Amino acid sequence: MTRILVTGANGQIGSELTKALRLRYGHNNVLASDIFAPTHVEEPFGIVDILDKERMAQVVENEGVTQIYHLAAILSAKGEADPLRTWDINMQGLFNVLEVARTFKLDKVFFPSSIAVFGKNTPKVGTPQHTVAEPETVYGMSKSAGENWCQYYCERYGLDIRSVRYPGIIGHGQKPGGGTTDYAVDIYHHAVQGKDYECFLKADTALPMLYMDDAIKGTIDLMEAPKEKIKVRTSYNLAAMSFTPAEVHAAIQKHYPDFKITYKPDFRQAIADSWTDSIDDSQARQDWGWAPEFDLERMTGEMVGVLRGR
Ligand code: NAD
Ligand code: AKB
Repeated sequence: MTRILVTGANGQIGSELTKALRLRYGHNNVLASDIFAPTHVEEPFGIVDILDKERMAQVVENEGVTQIYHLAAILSAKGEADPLRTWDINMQGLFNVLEVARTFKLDKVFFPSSIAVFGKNTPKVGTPQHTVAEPETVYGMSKSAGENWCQYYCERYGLDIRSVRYPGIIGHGQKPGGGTTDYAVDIYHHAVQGKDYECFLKADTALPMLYMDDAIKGTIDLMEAPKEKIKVRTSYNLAAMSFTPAEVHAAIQKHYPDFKITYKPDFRQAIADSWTDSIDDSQARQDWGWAPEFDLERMTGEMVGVLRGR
Protein backbone atom coordinates (compact mmCIF):
# COMPACT_ATOMS: atom_id res chain seq x y z
CA MET A 1 0.00 0.00 0.00
CA THR A 2 1.26 3.51 -0.82
CA ARG A 3 1.74 5.66 2.30
CA ILE A 4 3.06 9.17 1.64
CA LEU A 5 4.81 11.79 3.78
CA VAL A 6 4.73 15.35 2.40
CA THR A 7 7.26 17.79 3.90
CA GLY A 8 6.54 21.54 3.63
CA ALA A 9 2.83 20.73 3.26
CA ASN A 10 1.71 24.18 4.47
CA GLY A 11 3.38 25.80 1.47
CA GLN A 12 2.08 27.04 -1.87
CA ILE A 13 2.68 23.73 -3.66
CA GLY A 14 2.53 21.38 -0.65
CA SER A 15 -1.02 22.39 0.28
CA GLU A 16 -2.31 21.65 -3.26
CA LEU A 17 -0.22 18.52 -3.78
CA THR A 18 -1.40 17.04 -0.46
CA LYS A 19 -5.03 17.47 -1.55
CA ALA A 20 -4.36 15.85 -4.94
CA LEU A 21 -2.41 12.93 -3.43
CA ARG A 22 -5.20 12.31 -0.90
CA LEU A 23 -7.79 12.10 -3.67
CA ARG A 24 -5.59 9.60 -5.48
CA TYR A 25 -4.21 7.41 -2.68
CA GLY A 26 -6.83 7.82 0.05
CA HIS A 27 -7.07 10.69 2.53
CA ASN A 28 -5.47 8.90 5.49
CA ASN A 29 -2.61 7.47 3.43
CA VAL A 30 -1.08 10.93 2.96
CA LEU A 31 0.52 12.45 6.05
CA ALA A 32 1.07 16.20 5.74
CA SER A 33 3.95 17.73 7.70
CA ASP A 34 5.60 21.10 8.21
CA ILE A 35 7.61 22.97 10.80
CA PHE A 36 4.49 25.06 11.60
CA ALA A 37 1.01 23.92 12.67
CA PRO A 38 -1.35 23.29 9.73
CA THR A 39 -2.69 26.36 7.99
CA HIS A 40 -4.14 25.18 4.68
CA VAL A 41 -4.13 21.38 5.03
CA GLU A 42 -6.30 18.99 6.98
CA GLU A 43 -5.29 16.20 9.36
CA PRO A 44 -3.51 13.80 9.36
CA PHE A 45 -0.73 16.28 9.99
CA GLY A 46 2.51 16.08 11.97
CA ILE A 47 5.04 18.70 12.96
CA VAL A 48 8.31 17.59 11.35
CA ASP A 49 11.33 19.90 11.19
CA ILE A 50 13.32 18.53 8.23
CA LEU A 51 16.50 19.24 10.19
CA ASP A 52 15.39 16.70 12.82
CA LYS A 53 16.34 13.38 11.23
CA GLU A 54 15.36 11.27 14.24
CA ARG A 55 11.83 12.68 14.24
CA MET A 56 11.54 12.13 10.47
CA ALA A 57 12.72 8.53 10.84
CA GLN A 58 10.27 7.95 13.71
CA VAL A 59 7.34 9.26 11.63
CA VAL A 60 8.36 7.16 8.60
CA GLU A 61 8.63 4.03 10.74
CA ASN A 62 5.49 4.56 12.86
CA GLU A 63 3.30 5.55 9.90
CA GLY A 64 4.61 2.90 7.51
CA VAL A 65 5.60 5.58 4.98
CA THR A 66 6.60 4.25 1.54
CA GLN A 67 7.16 7.54 -0.34
CA ILE A 68 8.30 11.06 0.58
CA TYR A 69 7.43 14.21 -1.38
CA HIS A 70 10.10 16.56 -0.03
CA LEU A 71 8.84 20.10 -0.60
CA ALA A 72 10.18 21.97 2.43
CA ALA A 73 12.81 24.56 1.46
CA ILE A 74 13.68 28.25 1.65
CA LEU A 75 13.10 29.93 -1.73
CA SER A 76 15.25 32.29 -3.77
CA ALA A 77 14.49 35.79 -2.48
CA LYS A 78 14.00 34.85 1.18
CA GLY A 79 17.11 32.65 0.98
CA GLU A 80 19.38 35.62 0.26
CA ALA A 81 18.54 37.14 3.67
CA ASP A 82 20.43 34.37 5.46
CA PRO A 83 22.54 32.36 2.99
CA LEU A 84 24.15 29.91 5.42
CA ARG A 85 20.87 29.11 7.17
CA THR A 86 19.24 28.60 3.75
CA TRP A 87 22.02 26.24 2.71
CA ASP A 88 21.63 24.34 5.96
CA ILE A 89 17.85 23.91 5.66
CA ASN A 90 17.86 23.09 1.94
CA MET A 91 20.86 20.73 2.00
CA GLN A 92 20.72 19.10 5.45
CA GLY A 93 16.96 18.73 5.03
CA LEU A 94 17.53 16.87 1.76
CA PHE A 95 20.32 14.71 3.26
CA ASN A 96 17.96 13.71 6.08
CA VAL A 97 15.28 12.72 3.57
CA LEU A 98 17.78 10.77 1.45
CA GLU A 99 19.21 8.93 4.46
CA VAL A 100 15.81 8.10 5.94
CA ALA A 101 14.64 6.89 2.50
CA ARG A 102 17.76 4.73 2.11
CA THR A 103 17.58 3.33 5.64
CA PHE A 104 13.88 2.42 5.46
CA LYS A 105 14.16 1.31 1.81
CA LEU A 106 11.37 3.60 0.66
CA ASP A 107 9.81 2.96 -2.76
CA LYS A 108 10.12 6.51 -4.10
CA VAL A 109 11.10 10.08 -3.25
CA PHE A 110 10.13 13.34 -5.01
CA PHE A 111 12.52 16.33 -4.93
CA PRO A 112 11.48 19.61 -6.56
CA SER A 113 14.33 21.47 -8.23
CA SER A 114 13.95 24.85 -9.92
CA ILE A 115 14.88 27.05 -12.86
CA ALA A 116 17.07 28.72 -10.19
CA VAL A 117 19.78 26.15 -11.01
CA PHE A 118 20.55 28.20 -14.14
CA GLY A 119 22.83 31.22 -14.23
CA LYS A 120 24.04 33.92 -16.58
CA ASN A 121 26.23 31.52 -18.61
CA THR A 122 23.25 29.27 -19.35
CA PRO A 123 21.64 29.66 -22.82
CA LYS A 124 18.75 32.02 -22.08
CA VAL A 125 16.24 30.93 -24.69
CA GLY A 126 15.05 27.34 -25.02
CA THR A 127 17.41 26.28 -22.22
CA PRO A 128 18.39 22.66 -22.95
CA GLN A 129 18.00 19.75 -20.52
CA HIS A 130 21.77 19.29 -20.20
CA THR A 131 23.53 22.65 -20.05
CA VAL A 132 25.66 25.01 -17.99
CA ALA A 133 24.19 25.36 -14.49
CA GLU A 134 26.14 28.00 -12.55
CA PRO A 135 23.50 29.34 -10.15
CA GLU A 136 24.00 32.70 -8.46
CA THR A 137 21.68 32.43 -5.46
CA VAL A 138 22.21 30.19 -2.45
CA TYR A 139 18.80 28.69 -3.23
CA GLY A 140 19.89 27.84 -6.79
CA MET A 141 23.19 26.42 -5.51
CA SER A 142 21.31 24.18 -3.07
CA LYS A 143 18.93 22.94 -5.78
CA SER A 144 21.81 22.27 -8.20
CA ALA A 145 23.79 20.36 -5.56
CA GLY A 146 20.56 18.61 -4.51
CA GLU A 147 19.92 17.37 -8.06
CA ASN A 148 23.37 15.79 -8.16
CA TRP A 149 22.90 14.16 -4.74
CA CYS A 150 19.60 12.70 -5.96
CA GLN A 151 21.37 11.17 -8.95
CA TYR A 152 24.12 9.88 -6.62
CA TYR A 153 21.65 8.14 -4.28
CA CYS A 154 19.89 6.62 -7.27
CA GLU A 155 23.09 5.27 -8.82
CA ARG A 156 24.88 4.30 -5.63
CA TYR A 157 22.00 2.96 -3.51
CA GLY A 158 19.26 2.30 -6.08
CA LEU A 159 16.94 4.86 -4.45
CA ASP A 160 14.13 5.74 -6.87
CA ILE A 161 14.20 9.51 -6.50
CA ARG A 162 12.55 11.66 -9.17
CA SER A 163 12.73 15.38 -9.76
CA VAL A 164 11.57 18.27 -11.94
CA ARG A 165 12.88 21.80 -12.31
CA TYR A 166 9.71 23.78 -11.65
CA PRO A 167 9.40 27.21 -13.27
CA GLY A 168 7.55 29.91 -11.28
CA ILE A 169 4.32 28.30 -10.07
CA ILE A 170 1.07 30.29 -10.23
CA GLY A 171 -2.01 29.23 -8.30
CA HIS A 172 -5.02 30.73 -6.52
CA GLY A 173 -4.61 28.78 -3.25
CA GLN A 174 -1.89 29.48 -0.72
CA LYS A 175 0.31 32.48 -1.64
CA PRO A 176 4.00 31.79 -2.41
CA GLY A 177 6.57 32.15 0.34
CA GLY A 178 9.55 34.27 -0.71
CA GLY A 179 10.42 33.60 -4.35
CA THR A 180 11.39 35.83 -7.26
CA THR A 181 8.43 34.72 -9.38
CA ASP A 182 5.92 35.65 -6.62
CA TYR A 183 4.87 38.82 -8.49
CA ALA A 184 3.00 36.64 -11.00
CA VAL A 185 0.66 35.47 -8.23
CA ASP A 186 0.36 38.79 -6.35
CA ILE A 187 -0.58 40.67 -9.51
CA TYR A 188 -3.81 38.65 -9.88
CA HIS A 189 -4.83 39.29 -6.26
CA HIS A 190 -4.31 43.03 -6.76
CA ALA A 191 -6.27 43.12 -10.02
CA VAL A 192 -9.26 41.28 -8.57
CA GLN A 193 -9.27 43.49 -5.45
CA GLY A 194 -9.30 46.61 -7.66
CA LYS A 195 -5.85 47.74 -6.52
CA ASP A 196 -2.96 48.97 -8.70
CA TYR A 197 0.14 46.78 -8.65
CA GLU A 198 3.75 47.85 -8.04
CA CYS A 199 5.98 45.23 -9.63
CA PHE A 200 9.44 44.45 -8.23
CA LEU A 201 10.69 43.32 -11.66
CA LYS A 202 11.12 45.37 -14.86
CA ALA A 203 8.37 45.29 -17.48
CA ASP A 204 10.36 43.22 -20.00
CA THR A 205 11.72 40.51 -17.66
CA ALA A 206 10.71 37.19 -19.24
CA LEU A 207 10.57 34.12 -16.97
CA PRO A 208 9.25 30.57 -17.42
CA MET A 209 5.98 29.96 -15.53
CA LEU A 210 3.59 27.08 -14.89
CA TYR A 211 -0.01 26.91 -13.66
CA MET A 212 -0.54 24.96 -10.42
CA ASP A 213 -2.90 22.38 -11.96
CA ASP A 214 -0.27 21.46 -14.55
CA ALA A 215 2.44 21.37 -11.87
CA ILE A 216 0.43 18.95 -9.71
CA LYS A 217 -0.54 16.72 -12.62
CA GLY A 218 3.04 16.66 -13.94
CA THR A 219 4.43 15.79 -10.51
CA ILE A 220 2.06 12.86 -10.02
CA ASP A 221 2.55 11.68 -13.63
CA LEU A 222 6.33 11.67 -13.13
CA MET A 223 6.03 9.75 -9.87
CA GLU A 224 3.69 7.17 -11.39
CA ALA A 225 5.64 6.66 -14.63
CA PRO A 226 7.23 3.22 -15.07
CA LYS A 227 10.78 3.25 -13.70
CA GLU A 228 12.41 2.40 -17.04
CA LYS A 229 10.97 5.60 -18.54
CA ILE A 230 12.87 7.83 -16.12
CA LYS A 231 16.10 8.60 -17.97
CA VAL A 232 17.09 11.81 -16.14
CA ARG A 233 18.05 11.27 -12.50
CA THR A 234 19.20 14.80 -11.78
CA SER A 235 16.03 16.75 -12.64
CA TYR A 236 13.75 17.19 -15.65
CA ASN A 237 13.26 20.58 -17.31
CA LEU A 238 9.57 21.48 -17.21
CA ALA A 239 7.89 24.29 -19.15
CA ALA A 240 4.51 25.57 -20.21
CA MET A 241 4.70 29.33 -20.86
CA SER A 242 7.06 32.28 -20.53
CA PHE A 243 5.95 35.86 -20.06
CA THR A 244 7.00 39.29 -18.84
CA PRO A 245 5.22 41.49 -16.27
CA ALA A 246 4.01 43.65 -19.18
CA GLU A 247 2.50 40.60 -20.89
CA VAL A 248 0.67 39.33 -17.80
CA HIS A 249 -0.57 42.88 -17.19
CA ALA A 250 -1.98 42.97 -20.74
CA ALA A 251 -3.61 39.55 -20.24
CA ILE A 252 -5.30 40.75 -17.02
CA GLN A 253 -6.44 43.97 -18.71
CA LYS A 254 -8.67 41.87 -20.98
CA HIS A 255 -10.70 41.22 -17.79
CA TYR A 256 -9.96 44.48 -15.93
CA PRO A 257 -9.26 47.20 -18.57
CA ASP A 258 -8.48 49.84 -15.91
CA PHE A 259 -5.94 47.71 -14.03
CA LYS A 260 -2.66 49.65 -13.67
CA ILE A 261 0.90 48.50 -13.04
CA THR A 262 4.01 50.47 -12.07
CA TYR A 263 7.57 49.17 -11.94
CA LYS A 264 10.01 49.50 -9.04
CA PRO A 265 12.73 46.84 -9.48
CA ASP A 266 14.50 45.72 -6.30
CA PHE A 267 17.17 43.09 -5.47
CA ARG A 268 14.99 40.40 -7.06
CA GLN A 269 15.66 41.90 -10.53
CA ALA A 270 19.27 40.60 -10.44
CA ILE A 271 18.01 37.14 -9.50
CA ALA A 272 15.48 37.14 -12.34
CA ASP A 273 18.13 38.40 -14.78
CA SER A 274 20.36 35.46 -13.88
CA TRP A 275 17.60 32.95 -14.78
CA THR A 276 16.58 31.88 -18.26
CA ASP A 277 13.72 33.25 -20.38
CA SER A 278 12.33 29.95 -21.68
CA ILE A 279 12.99 26.24 -21.22
CA ASP A 280 13.24 23.25 -23.55
CA ASP A 281 11.26 20.47 -21.86
CA SER A 282 11.26 18.02 -24.78
CA GLN A 283 12.96 15.27 -22.77
CA ALA A 284 10.17 15.25 -20.14
CA ARG A 285 7.59 15.17 -22.95
CA GLN A 286 9.36 12.30 -24.65
CA ASP A 287 10.29 10.18 -21.59
CA TRP A 288 7.12 10.27 -19.48
CA GLY A 289 4.55 12.23 -21.48
CA TRP A 290 4.70 15.70 -19.89
CA ALA A 291 2.02 17.84 -21.60
CA PRO A 292 0.86 21.05 -19.88
CA GLU A 293 -2.59 22.40 -20.69
CA PHE A 294 -2.51 26.03 -19.52
CA ASP A 295 -1.10 28.99 -21.44
CA LEU A 296 -1.16 32.61 -20.21
CA GLU A 297 -4.64 33.35 -21.54
CA ARG A 298 -6.32 30.22 -20.14
CA MET A 299 -4.54 30.54 -16.80
CA THR A 300 -5.55 34.21 -16.51
CA GLY A 301 -9.20 33.36 -17.15
CA GLU A 302 -9.10 30.75 -14.42
CA MET A 303 -7.15 32.83 -11.87
CA VAL A 304 -9.44 35.82 -12.33
CA GLY A 305 -12.58 33.65 -12.24
CA VAL A 306 -11.65 31.80 -9.04
CA LEU A 307 -10.29 34.83 -7.15
CA ARG A 308 -13.30 36.95 -8.14
CA GLY A 309 -15.65 34.21 -6.91
CA ARG A 310 -13.89 34.19 -3.59
P1 NAD B 1 6.69 27.57 0.27
O1 NAD B 1 7.71 28.54 0.76
O2 NAD B 1 5.32 28.06 -0.03
O3 NAD B 1 6.56 26.35 1.29
C1 NAD B 1 7.69 25.78 1.90
C2 NAD B 1 7.22 25.16 3.20
O4 NAD B 1 8.37 24.58 3.84
C3 NAD B 1 6.61 26.17 4.17
O5 NAD B 1 5.32 25.76 4.56
C4 NAD B 1 7.57 26.17 5.35
O6 NAD B 1 6.94 26.35 6.61
C5 NAD B 1 8.20 24.79 5.23
N1 NAD B 1 9.50 24.70 5.92
C6 NAD B 1 10.49 25.61 5.95
N2 NAD B 1 11.49 25.18 6.73
C7 NAD B 1 11.12 23.97 7.20
C8 NAD B 1 11.73 23.03 8.07
N3 NAD B 1 12.93 23.26 8.63
N4 NAD B 1 11.08 21.89 8.31
C9 NAD B 1 9.85 21.65 7.78
N5 NAD B 1 9.22 22.51 6.97
C10 NAD B 1 9.86 23.67 6.68
O7 NAD B 1 7.34 26.85 -1.02
P2 NAD B 1 6.57 26.25 -2.28
O8 NAD B 1 6.41 27.34 -3.24
O9 NAD B 1 5.42 25.45 -1.86
O10 NAD B 1 7.72 25.29 -2.84
C11 NAD B 1 7.76 23.92 -2.52
C12 NAD B 1 9.02 23.33 -3.14
O11 NAD B 1 8.99 23.53 -4.56
C13 NAD B 1 10.31 23.96 -2.64
O12 NAD B 1 11.29 22.97 -2.50
C14 NAD B 1 10.68 24.92 -3.74
O13 NAD B 1 12.06 25.11 -3.82
C15 NAD B 1 10.17 24.21 -4.98
N6 NAD B 1 9.87 25.13 -6.06
C16 NAD B 1 8.83 26.01 -5.95
C17 NAD B 1 8.56 26.90 -6.99
C18 NAD B 1 7.42 27.87 -6.91
O14 NAD B 1 7.29 28.72 -7.83
N7 NAD B 1 6.59 27.84 -5.90
C19 NAD B 1 9.36 26.87 -8.14
C20 NAD B 1 10.45 25.98 -8.20
C21 NAD B 1 10.67 25.09 -7.15
C1 AKB C 1 11.46 31.32 -6.70
O1 AKB C 1 11.16 32.34 -7.34
O2 AKB C 1 12.34 31.25 -5.83
C2 AKB C 1 10.72 30.06 -7.04
C3 AKB C 1 11.47 29.25 -8.03
C4 AKB C 1 11.37 29.57 -9.46
O3 AKB C 1 12.19 28.36 -7.65
N1 AKB C 1 9.41 30.40 -7.51
